[in-house]
Amino acid sequence: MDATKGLEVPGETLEAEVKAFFDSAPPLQNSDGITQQLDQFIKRNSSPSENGKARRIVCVTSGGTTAPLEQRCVRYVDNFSSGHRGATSTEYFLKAGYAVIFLNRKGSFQPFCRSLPDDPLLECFKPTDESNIQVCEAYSEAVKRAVVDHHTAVTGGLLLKLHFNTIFEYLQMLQIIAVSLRCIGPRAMFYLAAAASDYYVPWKEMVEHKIQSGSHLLDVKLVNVPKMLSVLRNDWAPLAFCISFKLETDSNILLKKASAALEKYKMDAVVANELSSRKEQVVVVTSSENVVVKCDKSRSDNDVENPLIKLLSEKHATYIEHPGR
Ligand code: PAZ
Repeated sequence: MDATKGLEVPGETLEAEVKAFFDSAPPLQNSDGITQQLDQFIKRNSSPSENGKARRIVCVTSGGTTAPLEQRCVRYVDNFSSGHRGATSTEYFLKAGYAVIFLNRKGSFQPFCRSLPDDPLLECFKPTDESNIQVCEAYSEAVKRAVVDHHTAVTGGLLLKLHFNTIFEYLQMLQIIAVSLRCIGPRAMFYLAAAASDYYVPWKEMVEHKIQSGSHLLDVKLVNVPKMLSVLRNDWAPLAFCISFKLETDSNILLKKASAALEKYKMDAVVANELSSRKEQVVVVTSSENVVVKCDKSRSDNDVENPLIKLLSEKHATYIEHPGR
């Protein structure tokens, strides 16, 4: 596979690249239904809550996107992301009083499921006789907590879950969400923890049927996914508080790359993380400071997302008071 470098068309503007991406993408299923769900969710969370202010709304993106190699897809390019960051952060955002739009990869980690085993349905329950099942004693507390917290968030209208698989679905849904949230201005936050593909095969250049084996060389041309952070910031949601993530495996280049992204895409903060230590430590890079955020090992809720969301929520509150950057 020729995946060493995306094909950059010389002189092509970002606008043209973005247009080409969306024109080539297979239309999103049920986009009207998604817009309707979003409008209801935003309306419901825009009347004053207990503190007299309208709730803040965050769009948390989570998990990795796929880039299909065939239109009738058998094979695709994927990445490592489990969705743990996004699912855990969603729980802390809800605790901090946000309403959350959880845009996540189908099958990735879900909020409130961290204390459950890998295969909860089969491991947490047991048959008692032919027609009954019950929760196994060892998991009864965890199952109850997960079901109650999830039910409370969803039925209370505070958690809206939307799923994607491909990079095409992800970016089309992100656009719909951003445009829908534009009406609430700085009260909206984007927390872009999903690991979105950097490369894709344009739909029109993709073969329809399963690629046949036989040749030693699989010659697939991948092109760069346009830099949608710029579009999000400048066109889709110019007033929203935007947090992007930078992942590297080489810690020597991490902070430099995060600062470059902060400046280039005019983000309000970039969360820098290194692959192997990402669950213990991140650095929040802003125009005024770099804050190291670590998990507190002395606490039972010792996720790095706990202090991270606290910090970002404070920064967002300050931004709402004094929008503009
Ligand atoms: O999903 P996960 O918990 O396994 O990993 C989280 C993460 C490393 C994908 C996230 O923190 C992140 O850095 N997302 C952006 C990745 C990127 O640079 O594309």
